[in-house]
Amino acid sequence: MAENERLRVTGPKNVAAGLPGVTAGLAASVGEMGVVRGTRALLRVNKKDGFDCPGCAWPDPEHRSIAEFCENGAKAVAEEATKRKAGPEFFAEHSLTDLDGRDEYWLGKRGRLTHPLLRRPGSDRYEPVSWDDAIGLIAGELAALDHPDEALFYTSGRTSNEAAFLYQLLARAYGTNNLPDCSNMCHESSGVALGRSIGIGKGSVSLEDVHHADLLVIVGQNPGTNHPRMLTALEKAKKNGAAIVAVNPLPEAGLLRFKNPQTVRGMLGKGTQLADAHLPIRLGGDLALFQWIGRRLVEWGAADESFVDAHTEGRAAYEAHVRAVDADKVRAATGLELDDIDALARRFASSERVIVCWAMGVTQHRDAVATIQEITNVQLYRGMIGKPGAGLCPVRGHSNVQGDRTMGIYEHPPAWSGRLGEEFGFAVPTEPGAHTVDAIRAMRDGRAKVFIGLGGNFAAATPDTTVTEAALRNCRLTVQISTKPNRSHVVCGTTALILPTLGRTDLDEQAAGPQFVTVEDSMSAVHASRGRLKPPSGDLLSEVAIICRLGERLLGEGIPWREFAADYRTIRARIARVIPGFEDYEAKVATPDGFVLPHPPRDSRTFTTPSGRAGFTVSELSVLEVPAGRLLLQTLRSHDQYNTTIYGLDDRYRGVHNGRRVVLVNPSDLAELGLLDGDIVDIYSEWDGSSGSGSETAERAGTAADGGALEGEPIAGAPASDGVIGTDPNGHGGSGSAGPGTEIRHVHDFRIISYPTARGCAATYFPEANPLVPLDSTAKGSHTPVSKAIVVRLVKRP
Ligand SMILES: Nc1nc2c(c(=O)[nH]1)N[C@H]1C(S)=C(S)[C@@H](COP(=O)(O)OP(=O)(O)OC[C@H]3O[C@@H](n4cnc5c(=O)[nH]c(N)nc54)[C@H](O)[C@@H]3O)O[C@H]1N2
Ligand SMILES: Nc1nc2c(c(=O)[nH]1)N[C@H]1C(S)=C(S)[C@@H](COP(=O)(O)OP(=O)(O)OC[C@H]3O[C@@H](n4cnc5c(=O)[nH]c(N)nc54)[C@H](O)[C@@H]3O)O[C@H]1N2
Ligand SMILES: [Mo]
Repeated sequence: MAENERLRVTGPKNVAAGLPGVTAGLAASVGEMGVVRGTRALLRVNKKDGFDCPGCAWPDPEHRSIAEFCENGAKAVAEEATKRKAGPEFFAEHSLTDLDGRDEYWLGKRGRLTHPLLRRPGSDRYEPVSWDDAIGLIAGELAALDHPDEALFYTSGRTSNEAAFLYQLLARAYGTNNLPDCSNMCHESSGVALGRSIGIGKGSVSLEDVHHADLLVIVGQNPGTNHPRMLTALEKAKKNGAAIVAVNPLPEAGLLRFKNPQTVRGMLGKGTQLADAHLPIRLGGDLALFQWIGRRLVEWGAADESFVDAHTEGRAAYEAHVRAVDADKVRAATGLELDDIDALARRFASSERVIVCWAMGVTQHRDAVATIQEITNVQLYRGMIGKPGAGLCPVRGHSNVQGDRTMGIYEHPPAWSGRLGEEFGFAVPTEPGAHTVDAIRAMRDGRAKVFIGLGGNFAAATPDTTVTEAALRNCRLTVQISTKPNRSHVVCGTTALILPTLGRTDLDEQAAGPQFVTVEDSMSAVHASRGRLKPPSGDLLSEVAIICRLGERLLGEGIPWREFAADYRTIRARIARVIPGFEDYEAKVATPDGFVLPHPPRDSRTFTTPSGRAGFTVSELSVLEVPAGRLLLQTLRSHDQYNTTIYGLDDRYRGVHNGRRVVLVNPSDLAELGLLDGDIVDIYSEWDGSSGSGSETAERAGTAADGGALEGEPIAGAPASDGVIGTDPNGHGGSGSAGPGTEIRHVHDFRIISYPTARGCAATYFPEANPLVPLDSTAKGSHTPVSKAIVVRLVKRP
């Protein structure tokens, strides 16, 4: 039966969590872990002597409630601490050809990986291999490359500070800055924008600030699903009198009303109404929105004069620019009434403590960097940085993605390169390395030959799936350090290794005894995380151990890899010497709450920009043009997934059950397009190679934008079967040539759901829709794939 025949649609909900949330969380835990292991695991999540939840990067409150976790945290833990196992027997039974036909949901549900596995050249199977042979093989391939830049060292954001520090040390001591990471696809735009505007690429608020804000504006974020514990903080702010405004093309349940599962009232009552207003903005309209708000603040003389005078530069140019912002452009870009924007502007003007939060709805757009700078402009104008209850709050994704960056997982040499080189006696390479999109180009073009993934699911998480999969298959060696089977194990190089590793929840026993690791949350707080559960197999190594074994084999004993693997305190001692802010690291993480890293604008209104001032910026406003008959498509997360890990097939808050191949479309758009709720359509992505920042990206990469070739017209009435137009390795879509000079990216068999999204805007799930995201369609300045504004055409299947 086709997936969409089982699908059930019940319509969007307006309240999040409460009893159904608790039930879903517990059901997931008991199902995967059993009652005893499940309870044991959940009682340790985010506790002072427990492990950091592998869910999101939202900070832990100081007075942690008995169960400081949420439905989706429980699912994340259950997924990792599952009793199911995918051992060598599983891989003996299932060939690569077989696995190629399975989806991510099926792969993930096989359970934890238990043994190192090798796919030999030409073989259709993974077979067990010893750790020694596996490590020897990687070291051999790396040593044989013509240049270290032919290797790529990818990282996902669950990696601990200790493993991340050693991994970048390994890559750089070997000779490359090729350290692409999931951040390149995630909050890179925030890092770039904030770095330029305020001198540091991190958010400027604490959890206390959120509790005491009087206005919270949540832009392009769906906390009910992706940061459920944030709702508790919003509820608290609300009780303290805050107003909350949601800016989002979709009416997301968690933003409207919240039943706190940690309280009896929340479990049984009607819950708290969170959002006071919801602006159903058009995709990509936020730059225009904040420029208009800026215009009003200037017209109303609402500047915080003393802050602007003392701490900023560029005021005159900013004021002149926003005064001239064109109302028609703002209407077209945002799809909103100016009255509604003015109402929000008045809230900005009259509030004393304002926090703006944002996530992927802002960062994954062509003008993401400019948009975040525009948000910053408004906050600077009102003096909302470095004062209690106010600030900028990019809400990070992966639980340690911010820490990984602090530890130097970045394609540019870190600011502390000199200290790193001195500490370990080598010269840190100065050439910038590849970010994620460049990494794909490098593999595609044969410039990179070895890919190593420290966690993550590169094949599924990245854009332009057909191009990316071919690129990975083009490698001499791919290595995936993973906890569970995923698509990246199937789409592999000539030789491939799967190296199974410990997760957050697992007990990590080394020569010096049980180890803990450290992580940094979205608000720069660093603390310890201790796994306590028995690992799924005695053959797993920790991430630290794997990196150390490879380091020793590849680079010898000049760096004390053995000592590091035996006792993680010795790693932290080095971090303390190399990275500013980590002095006395060991002592500081010994305290239950850990410590907060310095943030000059937050701490003392100090701006470490070249001029010592925060900078207003001026950005040109351009409206995303969509040709007639097309829609703008965003790709987002359902309530039942963690990125590419699919927990289940329901999206409870949006009322979608038993299936994921759906596309949400506004009813008026459906009428205009002559389509109906329930229609099955193929989705074609249209990209002419210039509507993004293609030119800039291509320049930097030194390649033509050939991956982002021209769109073609789907032949009317004859929707392409994948076999005809595209190569479709997964049966899920592709980008194939439809004749000279044309290329069509498409996915097939999506069910239309009539849904209250903004006019002209559609939504579908990541990663199923990733074949539609053109490789060269990236955000200006941050190279983040534009996953939330794809021009598409829906073609009804006959
Ligand atoms: N349970 C769970 N938790 C997670 C994750 C998960 O997959 N599952 N992923 C983690 C990771 S890595 C991340 S980065 C975060 C992601 O957290 P989110 O950013 O909340 O994730 P998305 O599902 O991508 O949701 C984007 C939201 O932005 C809105 N949006 C899209 N485009 C626009 C726009 O142009 N303007 C505005 N104003 N809004 C827009 C969408 O409608 C949607 O509500 O969550 C983290 N936490
Ligand atoms: N179209 C579209 N694409 C997107 C996005 C989008 O919104 N739309 N979002 C982007 C974002 S925000 C992100 S962050 C990326 C995510 O990209 P990734 O971080 O690469 O992907 P994940 O799905 O989080 O990775 C899941 C895999 O990590 C492994 N894993 C889990 N825990 C551990 C661990 O503790 N150690 C190790 N070594 N491995 C572990 C498991 O094997 C699992 O299969 O995707 C991006 N891609
Ligand atoms: Mo992310």
